[in-house]
Amino acid sequence: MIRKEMIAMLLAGGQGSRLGVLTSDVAKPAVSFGGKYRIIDFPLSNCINSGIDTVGVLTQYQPLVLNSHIGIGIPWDLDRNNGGVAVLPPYERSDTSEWYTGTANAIYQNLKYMERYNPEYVLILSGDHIYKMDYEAMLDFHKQKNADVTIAAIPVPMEEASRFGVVLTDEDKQITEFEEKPEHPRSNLASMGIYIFSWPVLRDSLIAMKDQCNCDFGKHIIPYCHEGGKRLFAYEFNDYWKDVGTLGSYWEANMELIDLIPEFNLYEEYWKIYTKQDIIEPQYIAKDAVVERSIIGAGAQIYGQVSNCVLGAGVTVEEGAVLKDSIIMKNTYIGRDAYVEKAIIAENCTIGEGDEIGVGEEAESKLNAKIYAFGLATIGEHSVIPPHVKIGKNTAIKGKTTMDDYPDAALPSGGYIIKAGETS
Ligand code: ADQ
Ligand code: ADP
Repeated sequence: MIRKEMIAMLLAGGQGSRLGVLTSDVAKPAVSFGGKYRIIDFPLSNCINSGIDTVGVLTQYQPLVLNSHIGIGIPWDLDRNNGGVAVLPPYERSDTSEWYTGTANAIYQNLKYMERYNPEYVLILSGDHIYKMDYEAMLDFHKQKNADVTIAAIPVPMEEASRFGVVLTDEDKQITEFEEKPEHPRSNLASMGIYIFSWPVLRDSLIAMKDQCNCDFGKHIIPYCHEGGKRLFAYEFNDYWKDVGTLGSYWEANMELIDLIPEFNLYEEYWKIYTKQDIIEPQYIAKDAVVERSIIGAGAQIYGQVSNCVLGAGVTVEEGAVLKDSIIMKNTYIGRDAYVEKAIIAENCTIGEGDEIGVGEEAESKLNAKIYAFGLATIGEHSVIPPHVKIGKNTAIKGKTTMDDYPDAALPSGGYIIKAGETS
């Protein structure tokens, strides 16, 4: 193997439970985003745009869609004999191997993969963030500071800081303190979960901590390095970065794409986001259709009205249907005269004729008030909604439903239907 200066390890195995029914059958990094992409396209495109051509993708939870999306990495120019993209599930069942129990444990179980390239630096990435970042610039910073570990960090509102790892630094940006999700944060500079390690430091820390259960970067490896006197630095990033881990942040990040001047611009020539695209037909907008302020994917057919929406490839919106402030993913069918407002409808769903979705007063979710909030109606992939039913806000539906599932032809706000065999 040709030696690589820096390889990337992309963590894509988390469950993403806070995305509710959107991630019952797909890993969070494989969830659609922006009418064309999947979330993992962003870190993968950042890698190739930053000149990194060797990326290990660690998968675990519901990897099928993710695997077929990544394939051999052609869209990201990562189909290479030496390096390229490698999907690394926890499958090598030797005596020592096991399910990935934490982020650092997942990397530990792939020491051999990293050793093959004998890199000088390893970049650790999350598979579930929307951002554009030049990792090469971060590496320059790492070298310039003669760092052992560099953590990318971004200022966040103080009230949100406890959701993150937070860092305190001196004037040279050296980290003086690191706290993982502290109850009372003393800084609003949040770790983005993006790390550059000098390879010997990473290897030795993972080996030293190998018996730690659920070994995690934020909880164990970073504190271990810090306490062991390693040189930790914070690389401050001041551009758009969003952890789309909740339904609210996921919906918001999609809606931000259709702002008049989007803070996150998909149309920049110099930093393209690449993806696998298999629908090649053009869109069709019919005579009386109305489309405003929306993203419409390839192969969509619009006969109704669409405003402030992000529609994926192959979506059909029948005549008389009205869609507002919603995300409709790939290949979903919206029946005639349906009304949809502030909803997230996943891939391959069928919305019946005359359905009303996202209507009525708001009420707290009876399934999980932390997940199904923000006034959204959320429908998981392959769901079928029969014609002429009313569905309220903060609702969740997953599976093929029939009229029997809707007493009074309605699912009131806060309600849910998760069909047998499906999980929330
Ligand atoms: P979290 O947001 O809690 O904190 P975490 O659950 O550790 O992130 O997941 C990070 C990434 O690893 C995700 O992409 C996830 O899909 C993946 N992942 C999780 N478990 C995995 C496993 N067992 N195998 C493979 N992949 C796995 C982290 C840091 C914080 C930082 C935030 C920023 O710990 O310090 O502030 O990220 O979002
Ligand atoms: P969320 O916090 O929304 O659930 P993450 O992607 O951060 O999203 O993952 C959440 C948790 O799921 C993490 O703490 C991770 O350790 C755990 N996890 C990772 N892999 C699995 C798995 N295969 N099965 C169940 N949980 C997992």
